[in-house]
Amino acid sequence: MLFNPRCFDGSKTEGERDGELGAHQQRQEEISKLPVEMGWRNFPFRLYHGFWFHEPHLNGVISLRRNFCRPAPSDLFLVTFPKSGTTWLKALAFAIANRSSGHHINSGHRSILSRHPQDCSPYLEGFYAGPHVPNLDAMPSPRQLGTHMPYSLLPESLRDEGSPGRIIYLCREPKDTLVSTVHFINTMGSEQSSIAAGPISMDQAAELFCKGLSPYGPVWEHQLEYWRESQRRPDKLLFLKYEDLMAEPAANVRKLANFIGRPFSPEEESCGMVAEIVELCCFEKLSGLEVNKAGVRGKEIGVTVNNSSFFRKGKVGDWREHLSPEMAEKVDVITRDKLRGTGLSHSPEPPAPHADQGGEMP
Ligand code: PAP
Repeated sequence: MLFNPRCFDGSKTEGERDGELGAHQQRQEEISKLPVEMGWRNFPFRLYHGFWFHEPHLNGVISLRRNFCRPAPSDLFLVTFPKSGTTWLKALAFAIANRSSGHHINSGHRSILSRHPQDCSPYLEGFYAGPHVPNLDAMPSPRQLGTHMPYSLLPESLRDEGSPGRIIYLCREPKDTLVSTVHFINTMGSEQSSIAAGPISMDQAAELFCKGLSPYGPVWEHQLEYWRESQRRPDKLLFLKYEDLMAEPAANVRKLANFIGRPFSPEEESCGMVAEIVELCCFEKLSGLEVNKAGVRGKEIGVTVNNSSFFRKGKVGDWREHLSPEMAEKVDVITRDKLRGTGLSHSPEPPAPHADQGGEMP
């Protein structure tokens, strides 16, 4: 059964619901006082604890921080900076966790063939965007929960040393992330007439991105927070790269399965289950499915996107087609500067002579 993100707790008293409405109002007032910048097609962005958020997402971000209860031991959090391969990660994690023990991948409602990957694990900030606190307990375990939250803004109960929840973070090379973001934002529809400003150009977007002003930006701090935590607690946080997943899908699918707690049995290995999951979740397969081609989402926050917008090219290095050499260099300089000495690096494809080769790939 598909979990309905708008499934609220009917057992709440009128007083509790009024209290939630009051807290919602307070959050809205708090948000209206945060620093604001316009830019990405006139969408208002607000700065909250060092990160920029598209304003309609912020209520959900703050509510999630404050109202999320303790994670269950079986909870798996799928985290990305936007446009870093979220859809792919959700599809893979779902297919791995929901395969039957045996020789075949599930069909019917437990199949990635019949639901959009974005519906396999709810986007938590969207889930908490309304005035009332959602009832996560209504979601069957084991739960896979998606979020773009920076590590430092995750609910405390998830960051606690003793927290039972585990996290998979998928990281992508910043220039490809930027290009993907531009295309995605330019496909967005909105009920706000001010968005009629038209598409943002690649150069305008790159300037904003370099200042950290992009959804959940700056990208470097976002990646580094998770990278550092993955180094400190590898049993709790698995850090993967989009580019590695593309280069060595089978090895990374095994890594995912081990971390999820569903390693492939010798029998599954010998019947080609790993290759089957890789194939099932590859860009060509998913983008061709009817369920991923039709429909829109995002109405609950007044911004609509086509389900098909989550599938564009799915390539490593597509930035070369879209960024001027100057813009690419500008992003690279910041990336090298921010990541220097951290152990995290993004190897360009093919390696550029100026690239920082110092860091170990995770
Ligand atoms: P989100 O962060 O808004 O949820 P996300 O899935 O990260 O979305 O962004 C879509 C990107 O993932 C697109 O990248 P592109 O613009 O560079 O093409 C999309 O094509 C890519 N993508 C989606 N599904 C797959 C897949 N199965 N394999 C590889 N890339 C994929």
